[in-house]
Amino acid sequence: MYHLVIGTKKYSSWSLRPWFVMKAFDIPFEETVIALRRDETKAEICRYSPSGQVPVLISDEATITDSLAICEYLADRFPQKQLWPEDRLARAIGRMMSAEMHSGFQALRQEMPMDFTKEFAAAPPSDAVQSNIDRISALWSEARNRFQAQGPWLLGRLSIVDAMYAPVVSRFRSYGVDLPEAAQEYAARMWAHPVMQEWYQGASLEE
Ligand SMILES: N[C@@H](CCC(=O)N[C@@H](CS)C(=O)NCC(=O)O)C(=O)O
Repeated sequence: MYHLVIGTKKYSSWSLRPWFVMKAFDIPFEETVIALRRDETKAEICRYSPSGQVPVLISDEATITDSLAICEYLADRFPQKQLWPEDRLARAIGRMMSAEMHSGFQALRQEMPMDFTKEFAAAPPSDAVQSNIDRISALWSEARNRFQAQGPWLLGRLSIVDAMYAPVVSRFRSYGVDLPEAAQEYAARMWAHPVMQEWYQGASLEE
């Protein structure tokens, strides 16, 4: 049995990624939610996570920290579930997009923090944020164009890369970001995914 320790669903963008993967691919787990932004947060996280950060996955054989590392570990542990597509090129593009998300888009992260259940009045984004938005829209559109014959997700079938961008979908919605048509269509599909809606329900119940 897996134990996934995550942060407050309203705010913990990193936690949404492995949670989405485990729910969407039917990997059963026990969940612990640690309230972020409190005096006791760090101490609580450190009870489970040697990195002092969530998410962390505790399995029968190891403790894995970092959202992307957790997703990759699960992809290796459940090859039959195809968390990455079989196609070599699709996997390479999915990993490239995930890496860019994991290490980039700082302006978007800082100026549009995830607040899952909120919808703010739309305001014009800064140049730095707009350039992040443009790059993400281009990545989404290129992936959708290339893999549309295989299905409606970024690499055709649902995969880890959709989970990696799930928090961005929420940010775009919360901040009323204008997107080109293809990106808007993908964002709407992802927002409507039952696992996103389940996370939303959980976030709505938080104080
Ligand atoms: N690169 C890490 C980043 C994780 C991260 O920054 N987590 C935040 C919460 S979303 C955290 O644990 N912060 C520590 C704290 O709030 O004390 C990952 O992908 O898992």
